[in-house]
Amino acid sequence: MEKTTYDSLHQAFRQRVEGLKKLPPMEGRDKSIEETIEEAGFSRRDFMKWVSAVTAMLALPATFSPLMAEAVKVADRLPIIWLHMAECTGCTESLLRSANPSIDSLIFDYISLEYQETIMSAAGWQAEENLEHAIERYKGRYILMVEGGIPSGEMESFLTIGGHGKSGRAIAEETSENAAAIFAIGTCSAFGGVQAAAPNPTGAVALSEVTDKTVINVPGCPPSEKNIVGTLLHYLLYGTLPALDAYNRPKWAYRLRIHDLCERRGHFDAGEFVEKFGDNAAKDGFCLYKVGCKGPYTFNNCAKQKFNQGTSWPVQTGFGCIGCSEPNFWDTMGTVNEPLRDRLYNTVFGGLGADATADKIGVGILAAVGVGVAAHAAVAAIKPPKV
Ligand code: FSX
Ligand code: SF4
Ligand code: F3S
Repeated sequence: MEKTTYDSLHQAFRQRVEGLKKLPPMEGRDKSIEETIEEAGFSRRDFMKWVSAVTAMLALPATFSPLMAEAVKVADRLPIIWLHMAECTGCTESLLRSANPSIDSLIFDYISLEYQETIMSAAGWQAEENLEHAIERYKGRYILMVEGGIPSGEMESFLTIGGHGKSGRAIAEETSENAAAIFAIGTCSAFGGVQAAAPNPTGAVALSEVTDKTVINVPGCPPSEKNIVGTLLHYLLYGTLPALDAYNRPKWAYRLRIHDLCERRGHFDAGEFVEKFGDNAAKDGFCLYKVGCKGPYTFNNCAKQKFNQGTSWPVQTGFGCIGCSEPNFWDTMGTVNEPLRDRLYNTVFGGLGADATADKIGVGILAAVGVGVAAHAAVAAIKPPKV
C-alpha cells in the first residue's frame, strides 16, 4: 500500500476513534483497560507488545500501533450481543478459558458485552428481559456475535430458549434485524457445523440463512481467540466490514491455507512424511499429510497465530489439521486420519518462483499417494490448477 493510502487510512481511523470517545462507556465500568490489564499482572510493555502483534495481524504497519492502543481503550463504547445457538460453547471457551487470562480475554471482560449467556449472572426471565432491553436500547448500534448452528424448518423447536419458549431461530432473526454488524463466530454459526453434519437431524443452518444482512464468518471449531478479538478490533478501527473471501471470511485471517504457513511444509516439499502415528518420522516432526492432514485444503491462520496465547496449534502437537474452518468439513473432509484422494490442490501464490518448484515436488508426491490436483473454490479465481 502506498504511503498516501496509509495516511488517509490513519486519518479515517483517527476520526473513528475520536467519534467513539464521545460515546458514553458501558454503565458501571469503573476501570480503564490499562487498570484491568495491570490488575491481571500485565505491564504496560506487555500491553503495547500485544497491541503491536494485533496491528501486524491486521496487516497494518507498526506506525498504527499507538492508534490501535487508543482504539482498544474505547472498545467499551461498542455494545455487543453474543447469542448461543446449537453448539458446544467451545468458541466462548477458546476466548475466555485459558489457564491464565490473556490480554485477548481481558479485552472481552472490558468491552461492552451487553448479553452473553455463558458469562452473565442473570438467568431465566431476567436474562430474557436483558436481551430485549439491549436490543431496544442499542437499536442499530450493537454488534451481534452468534455462536452455534440454528435448527430450522420442522425441527426449529429443537432449539427453544427461555421462559417464553422462543426458538433460537426466532431470536437470531430478531436480533439480526437491528444489528450494526453481524459476526458468525465458529464453524457452526458460519456454516452449520457439527449439528448440520449428515443427516442433520435438527435441520441446523448457518446464521447467514436466517438473515438477509451480510454475515461475516469467523469459522473454526473453535476459532482462535486471535481471530475473534481481531475481528472485533478490525470493526472498531475501520467501522466497516473487512475484505472477504468466497465464504465471507475476513481475508486478513483466512486468505492463506494452513499448508502455506505450516512449519512442516519443508518436509512436505522434500517428500518426508509420517507414515503412522508414533513412527520415527513423527518423532522428527515430518509432514502429516499421509496421516490425514487437511492443511492443503483449509484456509486459516492457525500456523501463524496459534491458540492458547500463541502456545501451540493442531499440527504443532503432531496431529493433522481436520479442516475445521471449511464449510461442511464434517462431511467433506473424509476420514480424519486418512488423506483425501479425491481433492484438488494448488497454492495460493499461484506456484510462482521457488514455490513452483516446491509445488511440483509436492504435487508429484500427492499423485504418488493417489491424490488429484486442482484449486480450492476460494482460490480458483487467482490461478487455474497447474497440473
Ligand atoms: Fe463448539 Fe462453537 Fe465447534 Fe461450534 O465453536 S468448538 S461445536 S464451531 O459453535 O462451540
Ligand atoms: Fe503441514 Fe499438513 Fe501441509 Fe504437511 S500437509 S505441510 S502437516 S499443513
Ligand atoms: Fe482447525 Fe486446522 Fe486450524 S483443524 S484449528 S483449521 S489447524
